Amino acid sequence: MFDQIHTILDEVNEFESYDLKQIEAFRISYLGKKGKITSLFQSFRDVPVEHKKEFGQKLNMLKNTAAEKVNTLKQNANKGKKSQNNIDYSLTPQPTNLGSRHPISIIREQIIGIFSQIGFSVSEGPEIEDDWHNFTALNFPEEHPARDMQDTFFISEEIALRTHTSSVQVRVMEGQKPPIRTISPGRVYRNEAISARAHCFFHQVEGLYIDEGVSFADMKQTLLFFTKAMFGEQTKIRLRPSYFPFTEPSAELDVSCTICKGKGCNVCKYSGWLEIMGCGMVDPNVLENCNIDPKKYSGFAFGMGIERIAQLIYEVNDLRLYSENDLRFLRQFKSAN
Ligand code: 2NM
Repeated sequence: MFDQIHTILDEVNEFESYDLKQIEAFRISYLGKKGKITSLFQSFRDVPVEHKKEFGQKLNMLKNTAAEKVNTLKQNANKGKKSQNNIDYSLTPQPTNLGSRHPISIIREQIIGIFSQIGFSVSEGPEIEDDWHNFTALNFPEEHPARDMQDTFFISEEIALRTHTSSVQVRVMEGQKPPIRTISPGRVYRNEAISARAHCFFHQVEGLYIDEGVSFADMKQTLLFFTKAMFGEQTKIRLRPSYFPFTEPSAELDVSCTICKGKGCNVCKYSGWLEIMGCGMVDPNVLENCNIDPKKYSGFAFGMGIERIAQLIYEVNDLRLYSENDLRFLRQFKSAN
């Protein structure tokens, strides 16, 4: 009998809940008409006379403890979950200072999202590159000006900070068989004096698509899909002839001005068009350098600056803002994504 009292007392002390239904169920199973404690009272008459006094005292104590416990738990539950450790979970939360994503990250993720819809994977590579991956494999002649100290940060004669992420695509082509459909986002470095329009590093996304029978028309359609997804369904594109060592033919891609929709404004210098990327058919020399048979395979490639796209989307024109980490600038992107 006394053992039973102690067992039930332990159970009562251990019980915790903030749920009113659970607390009521607990009350009924211990203090209700058929409850554990109530039935102990019924066995009072079987207790030997010499133990009746002690039994009675202990049983009353148990009943009071249980009743008090039920009361306290019910009060706490009603008050709004004030817990044992004195934390009041019903209090209004302190405002937390959530950070925001950097505009370059927001745009990069949007670009990746659009190309992943049409089957492009993401590839990454080192920012410190050798001459082969950054220049030679990409068909840059020995005396090309981009190889000059004035344009490239050299670490040694053979090693430099990559000047574009095409170097990543050389690595992909060397290591994978076509079909290849990949984009490579990343930071690139150029030896330039810092101003509103130039910086010694910026961010690029380059793309590469190689398979049998890939044509200039495939490139145009892919880039049209991208520009519509990025700048809106009404966006138009045009291609102008250009030159890059690694593509032949090469082109610049313009989009109809995102500000004036092509009517002419000071952002597009009254031309109605904005240049957003370079592109072209991968030069057969590049394919050969990467052990891909140019007689069997062809492909297109393109490259764009993330800062350039961000400038158009957010209408922020000073490139330096993207790397100064001025909180007054960064806070403006809080709800952007
Ligand atoms: C551009 C413009 C045109 C390009 C070429 C390649 C590779 F690796 F396939 F040769 N990757 N990216 C490319 C082509 C980049 O950026 C303005």
